[in-house]
Amino acid sequence: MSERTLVLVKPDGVRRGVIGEVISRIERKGLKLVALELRTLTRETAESHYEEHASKPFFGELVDFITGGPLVAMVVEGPRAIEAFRSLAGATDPVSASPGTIRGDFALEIGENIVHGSDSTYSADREIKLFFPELG
Ligand code: DAT
Ligand code: MG
Repeated sequence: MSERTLVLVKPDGVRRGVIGEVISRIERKGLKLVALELRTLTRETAESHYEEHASKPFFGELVDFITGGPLVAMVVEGPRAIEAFRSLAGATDPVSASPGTIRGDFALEIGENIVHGSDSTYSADREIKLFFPELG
């Protein structure tokens, strides 16, 4: 059974020049891209995307960061795509993320950890609708 997940190469990943690296790892794994767009988020979209973190002390910084430059949004599809991409991404804190994962290989700070991947089918549906309403 195939599922879909929302993947972001966040503004730090775009600045670092690792868009191709992230896409390459997704493709190498056997996952398929079904949508892809470079765009800069409005604060409204960013706040909606991260709504589950609205009460956290880092929320303001998180929204500043994610709206601070262009990002790449993609919809990625495949068997257990949500878990498969989270596994490629590695732990949220890049210092704890295993080498060989995207965060483990390219990042040092929790606030600048290169990629986002939906964490459940519920989040994936919500996030895909937010970024790519035409995919429903
Ligand atoms: P993930 O991106 O692995 O799903 P999350 O949903 O817990 O992690 O948090 C969303 C983003 O918020 C995360 O990628 C980076 C930022 N973040 C999380 N915890 C943080 C913290 N303690 N301090 C600063 N930023 C944090
Ligand atoms: Mg999350």
